[in-house]
Amino acid sequence: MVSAYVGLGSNLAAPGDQVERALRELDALPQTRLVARSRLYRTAPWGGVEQPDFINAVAELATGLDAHDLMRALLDIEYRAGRRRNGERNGPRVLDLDLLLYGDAQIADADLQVPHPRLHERAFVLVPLAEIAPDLAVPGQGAVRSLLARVEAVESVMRAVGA
Ligand code: PH2
Ligand code: MG
Ligand code: MG
Repeated sequence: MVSAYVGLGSNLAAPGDQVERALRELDALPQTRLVARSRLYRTAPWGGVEQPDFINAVAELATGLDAHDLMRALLDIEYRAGRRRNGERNGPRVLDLDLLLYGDAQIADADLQVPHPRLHERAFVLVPLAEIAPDLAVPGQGAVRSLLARVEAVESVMRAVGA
């Protein structure tokens, strides 16, 4: 079994419910179990598009799926939640599931980049990740706690909203 971390986000169609349902669906994937989850965080939209606030969270999975099969399973959960990719970068979405880390793997091919290439600069990922795994080493980047220390000052518009 490999320990994998998934970033969850939604800012459409009852975002908190979308994220909670996605957490249950992650736990229900074959050869996969939800080991830990952060609280839900309400976060200001990042990336320059005017849109509603997001709800974000991070999950730790133990999985026997390989990284590409897990990524395909994440895309399938997004699709079943109603996500249709329209090419708009950083725009509003009903559900976004990003594979942040897959064990200590470093993968860069046409379908998958792990660690997630923008993980280290996003407070909406690092804050919930630090809640469940502050000492985790991000391959090529350092410990989650130290990555967070670098973004905290610039992005403080986050608050935990529950469970
Ligand atoms: N996801 C994006 C773009 N911007 N901003 C917040 N706060 N949370 C997100 O999950 C998010 C975003 C693209 O995936
Ligand atoms: Mg994303
Ligand atoms: Mg995504």
